[in-house]
Amino acid sequence: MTNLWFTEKWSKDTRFSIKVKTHLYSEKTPFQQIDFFNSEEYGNFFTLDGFIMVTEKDEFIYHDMITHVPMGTNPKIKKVLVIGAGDGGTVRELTKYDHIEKIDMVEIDERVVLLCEKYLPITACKLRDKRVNLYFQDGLEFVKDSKEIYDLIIVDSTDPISVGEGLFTENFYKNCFRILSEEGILVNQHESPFYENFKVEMVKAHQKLKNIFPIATVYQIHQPTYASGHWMLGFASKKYDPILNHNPEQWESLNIKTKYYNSNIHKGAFALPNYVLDIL
Ligand code: AG3
Repeated sequence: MTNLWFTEKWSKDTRFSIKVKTHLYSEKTPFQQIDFFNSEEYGNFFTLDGFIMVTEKDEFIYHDMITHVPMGTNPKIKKVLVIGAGDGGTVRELTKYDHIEKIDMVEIDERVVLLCEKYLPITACKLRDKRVNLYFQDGLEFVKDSKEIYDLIIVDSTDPISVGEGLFTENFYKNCFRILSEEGILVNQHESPFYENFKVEMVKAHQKLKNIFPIATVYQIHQPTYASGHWMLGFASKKYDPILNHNPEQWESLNIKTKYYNSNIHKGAFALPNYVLDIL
């Protein structure tokens, strides 16, 4: 009888563990350590450098909220740039919108895409959609050189302590601003306010976005497998406020099927607890 557990460090003195049935695959690429596991409670899940990125059980929360919140604010978005997100969950949600014309996805590590297509088809299922263009390169370089203009940029990155570091820099955010349309929105994964090691990164990212975008705020999700379960996403925008311009009627008329997102969750996610307001 094996007794195999995956354990992730959440803070100096806190760890989170999932009982593993099978360690499906392990590979060190030039960018990072990739591992896939199978478990009873969370189904298949994968980690980058030892941090959980996607589990079959809770991925719908993060992917709904990183995608449908900007779409609910401006349901007319047509051209989208996705950075990171090699598992495909964000792209899967975007492809639910028939009127989205173009989705450029920039993932630094092609191995993540190929392995997720094998072990996590639940998220990777739409990466070969006709509207999706895959670029395997550094997102930092892509936005620096891009001549395209996008309505929405979704930064679905790893933590700033690893290969995702460049995607939390002022330089990167400035280039995102440059290639967004007048009505453009940027949403990014924004770490957690709870444990100190994540909190410092969250505050730094927010300050940088606030200096560049006229509208910059954060919203919260409950993500059981990300450190503390209290995870943030950032919303930065040139024109649209996610609450004042929230467009529930128009979004609801699109009839998009979601497992987590709805118009009340949209509003509620921006209601922040005092300990978060205090550090913004
Ligand atoms: N996004 C990863 C979010 C950050 C995870 N960090 C952590 N567990 N410490 C990529 C996966 C979702 N597409």
